[in-house]
Amino acid sequence: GKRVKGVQIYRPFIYGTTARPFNDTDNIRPPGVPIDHTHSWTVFVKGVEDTDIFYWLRRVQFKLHESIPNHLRTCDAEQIIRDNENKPAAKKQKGFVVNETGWGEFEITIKLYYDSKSGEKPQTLYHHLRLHPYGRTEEEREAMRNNGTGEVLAWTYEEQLFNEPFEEFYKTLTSG
Ligand code: SLL
Repeated sequence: GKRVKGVQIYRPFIYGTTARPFNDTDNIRPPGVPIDHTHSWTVFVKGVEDTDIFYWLRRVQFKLHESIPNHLRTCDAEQIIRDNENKPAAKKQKGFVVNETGWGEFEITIKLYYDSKSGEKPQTLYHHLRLHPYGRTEEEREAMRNNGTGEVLAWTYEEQLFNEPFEEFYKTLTSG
């Protein structure tokens, strides 16, 4: 295929984790979750303000800590889109998401697979799952608790660059 010369296309996205401590009120440890698990958490790759990214990002593989059962988690855009078909708009999954519970922080490897028409090699990102706020003072730690909800957010804003994309992929990128 031919490349579109002199053209750069950027697509913004967010990746990271959101963690919530178990407590007796709004985040109760579900039945069957081990007693030593202190948090529920989510790792995700999604569009900014939930914009669609499935047309350029086709698969995300999350590599979790090896202590977690089935620690390689693969999310396919095709599968998510199919599952979304039967859901009301508010329930549709907007990005690539894994929900888990646990007790410890660790590094998550996130591998991004692009639309095959792009010719792009998979890209690897590294993200530290953060369960506990950090900071020198209680004020700094409190500021990390998402304004009192108890959630600890560790989100990174990123832009995917497609440099001189193939013509066919350029059409996909710009018709969405
Ligand atoms: C630590 N280096 O020692 C880290 C390892 C591992 C976290 C953290 C287990 C969850 C499960 C879990 O939370 N592992 O058993 O499903 O802090």
